[in-house]
Amino acid sequence: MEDKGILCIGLVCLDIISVVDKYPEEDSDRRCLSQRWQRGGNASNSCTVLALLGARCSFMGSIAPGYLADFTLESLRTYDIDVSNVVTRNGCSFPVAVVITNVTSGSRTILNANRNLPDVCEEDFHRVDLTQYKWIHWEGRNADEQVKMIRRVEDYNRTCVPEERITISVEIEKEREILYQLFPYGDVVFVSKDVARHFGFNSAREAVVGLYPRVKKGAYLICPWAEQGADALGPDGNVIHSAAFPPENIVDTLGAGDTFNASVIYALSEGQSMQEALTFGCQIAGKKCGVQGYDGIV
Ligand SMILES: Nc1ncnc2c1ncn2[C@@H]1O[C@H](COP(=O)(O)OP(=O)(O)OP(=O)(O)O)[C@@H](O)[C@H]1O
Ligand SMILES: *[C@@H]1O[C@H](CO)[C@@H](O)[C@H](O)[C@H]1NC(C)=O
Ligand SMILES: *[C@@H]1O[C@H](CO)[C@@H](O)[C@H](O)[C@H]1NC(C)=O
Ligand SMILES: *[C@@H]1O[C@H](CO)[C@@H](O)[C@H](O)[C@H]1NC(C)=O
Ligand SMILES: CC(=O)N[C@H]1CO[C@H](CO)[C@@H](O)[C@@H]1O
Repeated sequence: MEDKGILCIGLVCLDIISVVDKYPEEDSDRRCLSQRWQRGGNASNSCTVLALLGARCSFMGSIAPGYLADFTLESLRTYDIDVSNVVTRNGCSFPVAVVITNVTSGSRTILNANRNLPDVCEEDFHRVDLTQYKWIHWEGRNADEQVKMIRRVEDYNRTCVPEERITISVEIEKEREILYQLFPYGDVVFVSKDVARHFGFNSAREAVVGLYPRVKKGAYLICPWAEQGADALGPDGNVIHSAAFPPENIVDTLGAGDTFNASVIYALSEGQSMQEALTFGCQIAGKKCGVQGYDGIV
């Protein structure tokens, strides 16, 4: 049991990050403060954070072969993230995001490209050895397939004694109708501020209360809300809150949400309470906003 890992399923991409102190004007020619290539993608970022926190973790997602795949796999291995569940798709392009980070405010402007890489599907997931994991997290994407993958885990859970069961978490980040079918599937459900606003909620508290009827019996619903911290609601009906922990200088908020999820998952998987996990999530995510990238968050 102690030995079992955490599997995150979702996207990996290349982030080309240019750090500026002033947003460039259109058609201007300027120098940036620094530039770096960084492995990105929400599930891949969460794996980085889990690994830094000391969890045994595995990334599952699609890649297209070539030098960007080599760069990505090398980076995953550097952090000791297991890559045995990565699926290689020939004839596709590797996803790349161009990111402009404003060091003065920490804001990140993202331009995504190359979206022809098929996400992992039920068929790929059948090859995953479930006995290796205590927790599986899905970044909400191809939800129809993801529901089938989750059902496989539920069937597996029914064959296990309670201590051996896999905890299921899902994240609903984009305002897309297809993703809303994921609400009733997780033991832990993360919903973003954007989705909450789409449903007409103006705070994390309103969102967890208003959306709670959509989750399954016994589940927790969690909503992070940038500088206002995060709220969670579970079966006992009490809303739990943690304030944010802003660093002295906010320099890079890219991946703050992924850091939050990973830290909450880590704390819960170590048996901490929801209040402890929310506070830990906000602490680590706040630290992350104060540094470029992820090294130095623990
Ligand atoms: N400006 C900030 N100051 C302090 N903490 C922050 C700030 N922005 C984010 N956080 C922390 O990060 C957590 C997640 O924030 P949020 O939901 O805004 O992320 P996000 O928009 O999903 O980020 P990203 O998309 O870049 O991963 C918050 O709960 C909070 O703890
Ligand atoms: C960058 O940050 C500075 C300081 O907050 C702000 O004045 C400027 O508008 C920001 N630019 C963008 C595009 O975020
Ligand atoms: C495991 O699957 C069951 C359904 O078989 C589900 O109710 C439960 O929430 C899942 N997770 C855990 C930790 O039991
Ligand atoms: C973590 O949750 C945030 C907020 O809901 C979301 O923006 C981000 O994509 C999630 N990351 C993963 C890997 O699920
Ligand atoms: C590559 C990708 O899908 N990144 C998404 C990660 O999450 C943020 C918000 O938290 C989105 O804005 C990105 O598009």
